[in-house]
Amino acid sequence: MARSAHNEVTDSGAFDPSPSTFRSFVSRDSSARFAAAPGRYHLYVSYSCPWDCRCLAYLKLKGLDHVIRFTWVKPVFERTNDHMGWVFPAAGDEEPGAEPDPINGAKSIREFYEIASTKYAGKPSVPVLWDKQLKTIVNNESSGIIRMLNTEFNEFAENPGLDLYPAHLQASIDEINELVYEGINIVYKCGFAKQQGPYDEAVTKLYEALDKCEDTLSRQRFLCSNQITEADVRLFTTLIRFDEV
Ligand SMILES: N[C@@H](CCC(=O)N[C@@H](CS)C(=O)NCC(=O)O)C(=O)O
Repeated sequence: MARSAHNEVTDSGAFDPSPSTFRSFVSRDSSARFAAAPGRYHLYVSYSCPWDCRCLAYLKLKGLDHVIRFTWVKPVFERTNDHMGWVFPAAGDEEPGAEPDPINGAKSIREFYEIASTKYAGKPSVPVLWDKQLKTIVNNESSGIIRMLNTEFNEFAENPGLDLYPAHLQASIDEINELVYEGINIVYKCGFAKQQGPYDEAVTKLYEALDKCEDTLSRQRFLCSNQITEADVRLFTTLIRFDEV
């Protein structure tokens, strides 16, 4: 398994990311293993990562940032003794925004993966939704984390009525998500391509998808209807990170 996105490249030079491995779900059911509760979960993110920014957007939109606290890592990978990846600063004033890990005193994100699974051999990616009670990773897949934030913490949310994945729009959201994922969210396929062929293929798909979104948004305010949905958050957070990353 790949230890970093830099290794997730096929023989033909195309970027081919491996799927996230922690896929448990926090539930509003108080008897569930991962039951929703204020203060129990902590989110680790990188501001430079568009997947993480989805989760942060949900914390704000749903009014959950007092229920799930978050810590962000330093914005650029660093080398530790045994890997290259996301690290925490040693002190609060080392890097604007980034903070030392307040929960486990970890030096890098990789340490969370090592605590959660002795067998983990994949890349230590962010976001990480950490359970302080069971001391494990609940989920490291942003598309799953935002679904939990949408429905499972409503008892504690300031905006419980906001539903970004409403039943009547789910088919349309899923369809747009697929187009946006393949064409735009996965802009990494351009960035990490190691040969001209896969780069050309990815960049063509990217601009076709951008044109489709542009066309839709020139006719209606949001991607699926006139109300904001998960599809808009997923597109927006990739776009605002597009130039920087
Ligand atoms: N499918 C994951 C992707 C997360 C991901 O790829 N995160 C990148 C940062 S943008 C990462 O942490 N990569 C670590 C590495 O390549 O070593 C999600 O949506 O949560």
